[in-house]
Amino acid sequence: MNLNLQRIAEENESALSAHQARWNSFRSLKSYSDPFWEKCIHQLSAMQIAIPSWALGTGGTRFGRFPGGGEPRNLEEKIADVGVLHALNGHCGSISLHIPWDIPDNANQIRQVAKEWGIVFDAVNSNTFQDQADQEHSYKFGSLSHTDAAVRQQAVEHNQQVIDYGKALGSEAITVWLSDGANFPGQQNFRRAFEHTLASLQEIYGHLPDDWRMLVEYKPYEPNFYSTVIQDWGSSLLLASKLGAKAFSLVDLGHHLPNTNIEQIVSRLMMEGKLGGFHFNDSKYGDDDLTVGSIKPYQLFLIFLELLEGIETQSFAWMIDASHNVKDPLEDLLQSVDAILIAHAQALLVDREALYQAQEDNDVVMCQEIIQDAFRTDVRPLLAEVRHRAGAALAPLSLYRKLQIRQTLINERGAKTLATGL
Ligand code: PSV
Ligand code: MN
Repeated sequence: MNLNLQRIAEENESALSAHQARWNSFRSLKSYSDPFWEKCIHQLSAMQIAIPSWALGTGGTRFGRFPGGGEPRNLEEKIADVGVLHALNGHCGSISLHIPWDIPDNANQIRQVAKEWGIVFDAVNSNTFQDQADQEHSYKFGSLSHTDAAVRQQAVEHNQQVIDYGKALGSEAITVWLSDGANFPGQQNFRRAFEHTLASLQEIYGHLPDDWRMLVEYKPYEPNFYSTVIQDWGSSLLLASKLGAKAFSLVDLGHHLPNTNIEQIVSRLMMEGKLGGFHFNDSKYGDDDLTVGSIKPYQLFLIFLELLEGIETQSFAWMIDASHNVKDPLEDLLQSVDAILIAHAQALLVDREALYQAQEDNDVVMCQEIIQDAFRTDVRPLLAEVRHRAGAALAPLSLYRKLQIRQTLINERGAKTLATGL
């Protein structure tokens, strides 16, 4: 895939005057100063959201998978897809690899390909939730928490190897998600499973380079349906605290029971300096992995409002963790990134001083007015301006369609290619 960057500039040129009119009228609607807008633009431009290497193909459920064609056949092609997204929107400058779905056999060459597309490597992810053909012990009954020390050791070594792959690529974090748990009451001793997990994670932590982070993801259920060893932010925070300064909790939006107040979890973790990263997606019922912002955009906005308390002083790993079952994965990812930027921009518009005062005064009505005034603002002209300044497309999705990128990929790769991943 060879995206002609000149086409982006040409398209922007023809849409520029309409954009400028919208941007100027947007600015005049709100009574903020020029330095305020420059600060917003600066902060929003810096927002880079990693694309997971397993989300570039069509997802599926346990009932079926309906690929749309042109899926990347190898890691180089996955990087190219992320490069296309980044050229279009300016916010997808990194890729997150899942090992062993995407093993970088020749790290130098892979780094070179990524460099050509302007892409760096975000957190690497280990996988002890599936058995691989060549592995000695099965993870059927767990990995880092397993009752058998030999299984735990195998899982520890896998994670250490994932760190080594990541080191060769320039990654600086490993995300550990465990499917370990139990399907039935009585099946697992909660305490022993947790203690084994902590001891295993300590061994992995010992393998981390000084400037690396370990991100501990939690999830209440699935694939285990009675209990999960790292089931919630409490267990994740407990582990991260016991492990040390390089360990953090990772919040995946889909990993909460219905109606959980995720923004409050974000606030607590940030307060403790233990929020390390995010997996963005959206859901109606469970871990549905739907397009970010497609179901609960207000929740996303409230999360960003909390994140603003620490976004300038703490660093977070942002990633999309969604599954594209009925949409073109690249279009879906463009929509997800857009939703994240919209929520972030809306949160920036909240008059936080006024909100603080209204909270102090217990003026409940005004608290709601202040935040909803920002949430109800159409911030798209601001985001187009951010993209324009980054040399990206004013309208990424329509340009993607206009350039017929999916059809080009199908012509190059074939209609029946299957990307690795879930
Ligand atoms: C598990 O549901 C998860 O959210 C973890 O982050 C995995 O690494 C990813 O999805 C892909 O299975
Ligand atoms: Mn996740």
